[in-house]
This record gives sequence, structure tokens and C-alpha cells, in this order.
Amino acid sequence: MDIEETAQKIELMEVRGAAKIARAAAEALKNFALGYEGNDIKKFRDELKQAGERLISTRPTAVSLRNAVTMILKGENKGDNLEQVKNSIVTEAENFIIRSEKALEVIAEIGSKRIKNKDVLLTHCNSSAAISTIIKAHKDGKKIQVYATESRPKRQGYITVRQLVKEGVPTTLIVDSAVRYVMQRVDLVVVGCDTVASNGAIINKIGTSQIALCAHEARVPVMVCAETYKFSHETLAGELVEIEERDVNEVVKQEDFLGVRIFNPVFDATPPEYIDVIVTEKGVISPHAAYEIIKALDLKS
Ligand code: RI2
Repeated sequence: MDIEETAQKIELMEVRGAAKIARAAAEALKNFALGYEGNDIKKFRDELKQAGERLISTRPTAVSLRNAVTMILKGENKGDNLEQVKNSIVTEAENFIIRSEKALEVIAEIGSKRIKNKDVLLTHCNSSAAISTIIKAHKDGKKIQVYATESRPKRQGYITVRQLVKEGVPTTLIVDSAVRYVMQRVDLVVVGCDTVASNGAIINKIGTSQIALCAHEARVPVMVCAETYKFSHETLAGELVEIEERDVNEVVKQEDFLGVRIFNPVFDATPPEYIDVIVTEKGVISPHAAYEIIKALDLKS
């Protein structure tokens, strides 16, 4: 897929999930470099920059997307001529995709060790990092059960329950508002995330902070599964994570509710106090160690 097609699919959420949109952006940048027919290196760099900006503009909250583009665009300085620079972009894009896929495996390996036999889990939305972790625990022979929220308005929870049931994990679908009622049966909340801020707050699908609050009240630990490229360097410099607001028709058809204001924020921030651990491919960390991760990684754009 080219840049524009990829950007539109991400905007429409035909391609979705923080890791998947980052990999799709990587693939699009690789295709851009491979298909570039001009011979002016400056023009290539300018167009590459525009391509990166177009991809980043599609979904403002998930820093995975910005970080992927930033890492790949560093390739534009590796090489003296156009061919070398194009090859560097292709290599950086391929490296990012491999890194992302490998991180998922490692997170599943590490995170699943924190899931005990007979645990009852609760997950929200549809996170490949959280689901891989849950499936790994199941494959390791642990007899687990999962409650999965519907995740309004887009109902990504339907994807989750189908994936888990396909793998043989006993799974129960609940509406989002049933979380507090169900929490008394839950041993561990497992969620993914779109962005980790430098203070250890995590930004994930709307409703995550309510779930974490209920878990905190019920003394149920919350485990967040997040690749390190979801840590935000920008937050270190004081920037706030923009919370994406999507079309209100995702909630209800506006024409059926004439005169009613509808609000559709699709992410929220969960403070570090409500998170027990963040499982990254570098290991299990306290949310308060987010600063160290951001400092250790060169994610500056
Ligand atoms: P992985 C999703 O965003 C959800 O918020 C999910 O928890 C998060 O990305 C992380 O997903 P959306 O695209 O990267 O559904 O773990 O808005 O797959």
C-alpha cells in the first residue's frame, strides 16, 4: 500500500491497534522508498518528510506511530547518495517491523509468567500485546478465564472475544458498564496501551481509567503490556498527549438525536498509581520507571 492508502485505512480504523498502525506506517514508508523514481536526493527527503507527517496525522494519540516514523526517517541521514538513502529507509522500516513483532513475543513470554493457574482476567478493547500474553498463559497450560469488555463505541471487544475463543480460552463478553460488578471475580486486569507518558501514566482505549479505578478499589492488580516504542519522548518535554476525538456517529447516528451534543473521546489516561506493572520487551517495570525507559531510548523526533 502507498502512503495515502495506508493513511486513509488508519484514519478509518480499517487498520487499527497501536502496534499495527505503526507497522503499517513502516510498510508504507518502505514502499515509498522502493517505488521512488526521481533522482533528486533533496526532493526525496522533502517528500519523505511529508509522507511521514501525513502518516503521523492520521491518529494523534498513539505515539507508536510517531515513534515508528521518527525511527525510520533517521535512515535519511545514512548514505551519501539517493540509492543509499533509499536503501537505508527500507532497512530501517524492515528493522522496525521485525522489532515490533519480536517485542510482542517477548512481552507475551514475560507477561504470561505473571498470570497464575486458575486466574480470572479482565481485558479491555483489543490489544495484540495483552492478547498475546493471555494466549501464551493459556498455551502454557494455565486454566484461565477472561472477561472482555465490549469497548464502546467501536466494539473492538468483539474482535478480542473471537480471538480468545478461537484459541480455546474460556471468555465472557460483558458491557463496559458491568466492569465494577464483575471486578469482585477478577484476579488480574491485563490491558495494552497506545502511549506511556514520562510520569508513568498510560493512555489507552476510553474506559481503561475507569477499569483501573475499579481494580484499585477492589485491590486487583493492573498489568499493562506495552512495547517500548509506545513510550513518549514528547511528554518528557512537557507536551500533553492529545486525546483523539472521533466522529460522533460512531456513538449513535446524529440524525436520530437531533439537537443533542454527542462527545466521542476515544482514549483516556490512567495515572501510575492505578498501574502495578508495565510489561515491556525489556522486562517488567514499575510505571514510575517510564522516565528511565524514555531516557534510554533515542526516540527524539
Ligand atoms: P496493541 C488500540 O487502539 C487500543 O487502545 C489498544 O489497547 C491499543 O491500541 C494497543 O493495541 P485503537 O486503534 O498495540 O483500537 O497492543 O483505537 O495491539
